[in-house]
Amino acid sequence: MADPYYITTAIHYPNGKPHIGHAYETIAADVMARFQRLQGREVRFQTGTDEHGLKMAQKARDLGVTPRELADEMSGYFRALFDKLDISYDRFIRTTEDEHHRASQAIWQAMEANGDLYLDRYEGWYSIRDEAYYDESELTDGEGGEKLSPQGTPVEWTVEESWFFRLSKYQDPLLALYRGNPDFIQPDSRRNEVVRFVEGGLRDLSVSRTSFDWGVKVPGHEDHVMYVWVDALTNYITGLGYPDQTEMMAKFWPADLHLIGKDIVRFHAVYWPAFLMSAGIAVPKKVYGHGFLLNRGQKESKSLGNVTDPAELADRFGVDPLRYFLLREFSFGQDGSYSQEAIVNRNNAELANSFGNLAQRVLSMIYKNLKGRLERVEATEQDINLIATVADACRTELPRAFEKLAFSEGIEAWMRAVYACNQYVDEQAPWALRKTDPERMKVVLYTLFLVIRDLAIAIQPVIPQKAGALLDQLGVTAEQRSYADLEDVDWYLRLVDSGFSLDKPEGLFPRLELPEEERT
Ligand code: ME8
Repeated sequence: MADPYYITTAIHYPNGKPHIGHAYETIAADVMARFQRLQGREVRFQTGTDEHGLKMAQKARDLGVTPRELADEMSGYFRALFDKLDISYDRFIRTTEDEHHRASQAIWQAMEANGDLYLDRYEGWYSIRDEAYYDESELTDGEGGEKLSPQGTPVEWTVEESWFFRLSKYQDPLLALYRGNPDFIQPDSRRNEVVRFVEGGLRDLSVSRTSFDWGVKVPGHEDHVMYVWVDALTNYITGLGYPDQTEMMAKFWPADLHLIGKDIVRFHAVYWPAFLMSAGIAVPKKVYGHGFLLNRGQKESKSLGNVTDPAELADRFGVDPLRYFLLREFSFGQDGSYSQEAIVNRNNAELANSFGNLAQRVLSMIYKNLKGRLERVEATEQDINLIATVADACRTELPRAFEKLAFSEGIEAWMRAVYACNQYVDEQAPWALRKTDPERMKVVLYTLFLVIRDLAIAIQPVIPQKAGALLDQLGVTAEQRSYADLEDVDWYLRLVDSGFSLDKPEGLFPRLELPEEERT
C-alpha cells in the first residue's frame, strides 16, 4: 500500500478576502501534495478557515454583521479562490463546524485530565491583531509612544480570569524533541529562533477568554471560550476524525508537514507539540515556516492601497503562469517581492519562449514533416546525452529539491534541462536536415519528443493544467504520468506500436502582456 502523506496549510482568518500571501502558501502546499501523489504516495491535503477569536468578533461588529455571517461570506471567497487556483485539497475545514467544536473540547479534556490546565487570573500585554499575549521585554515603542508587539501590532494591558496551560512543564520535552528531530522545524534559521525562545524559559499560557463568547466553549465552564489558537491548531486532527479512533487518524497522523508562514512558527513548533504531548497524541513530523510575499518590496495593506486580489491576478495572467511564478521567483524559505511586471517577464522568458516554444516547434515539425507519426529510431551519442541530461533533471534534481521544499531550486534544474533541449535544437537544426538528411531529422525530432514528455511529467505539480494538456497532445495517458513512469523507458516503443499519431499541436504557453495601466 502507498505510503500515506498528510499535508496542511495554516487555516486562514476569514476577516477579509484572501490576499496574495494566502494564495502563495496554499499553492505551495498544493505543489507539494501533487508532487507526493506523483511519487505514488497516498496524500491527504487539508486547508480551511480559522473563524473564531476576537479579531473575527471585532471585524463583524465593525461591519454590523454577526461573526457567523462574516465567516460564512469570507470563507466562501477562500474556497472559491482555492478552486480557481486548482488547489487539490481533500478537506476544506471551517472551525465553526460542530465536529471541530467536539474535537477541540476533547483535546481540552485530555489536557485537563493530564493535570495541565488550571484556573487563574491573567494580566498582560495583549495584541488583538495577533491574538497573543507578549512579554514586556518583547515590546517596542511605536511612533506615538504606544506599545507594539514584535509583529508591530498594537498591544493593550488586559486583565481577565483565565484557564492556563502548563507550558512551562514542556520546556525540556520540547527541547528534547528539537534535538532528536533536527528537521522538525525548517528552515534552519527558524529552528534556531524557536530553540532560543524555548531555552529562554517558557511561561504558562493563558488559554481561555471570558471577555467575549465567539469561540469554542470550555467544557464545564461555559462562561469561558477557548483561546482561538487552541481550537485553531486542533483543526489538523479534527479533519482526520479525532477524537474518534478513525482509520484516517491511524493512517495520516502524525502529519508529515504543517506548511505555514514565518509569523506563526512559534504556535506550531512550541504550543502545538506541547498540547499534543499533554493530550497523549503524537507530534507532527515537520513544521515549515515559509517567507513572506511583498508587493514591490512592501507589505500589502489597505492604507497603502496596494492590496492585490489573487483571483484577479489569476484571471489576468492565467492560473499556471501565476503558480509557476510564485514558486520559481524566490527561495521558499525567504521573503520575496513580486510585481505584475515580474510575473509577465518570468512567464515570457521561461514558459513561453523556452519551454512552450520548444514543445510547439518540435510537435509542429513532427506534425508537418512526418504527418504526426512516430517511429523507432537508433539514437546516437549526442541524442543519448540529451536524454540523460533531461532524465537527470526530471528524475533526480527536481524531486530531490522539491522533497526539501526548495521549489525554485528544483524548477531551475528543470529549466536548465529545457535550455539544453533548445541548444540541441539549434545545433541539430532539424529544419535544415529535412532536405539534407531526412533520416537524421527523424532521430532528432523523436529524441525531442521523448524528452518533452519527461519535462512535462516532471513539472506537473507546478503547472498541472498546462502540463496535462501537453501530455494529452503527446498521447501519454492519465495512468502513465507519475514519476515512476519516468523510469519506464519502453513507453515510447509502446506508443509507436499503438499507431499513435500527433494531432495539429496547439500552442499552450502564450506570451503575456502587461496591462496598459501597469506600464511605466
Ligand atoms: O495566521 N506572504 O491566519 P492568517 C506569505 N489563522 N504568507 C503570508 C502572508 C504573506 N504576505 N501573510 C500571511 C493565521 N501569510 C491563523 C493561522 S493555523 C492553525 C492558524 C500566511 O490568515 C501566514 O503566515 O493571518 C499563515 O501561514 C497564513 O498565511 C494564514 O494567515
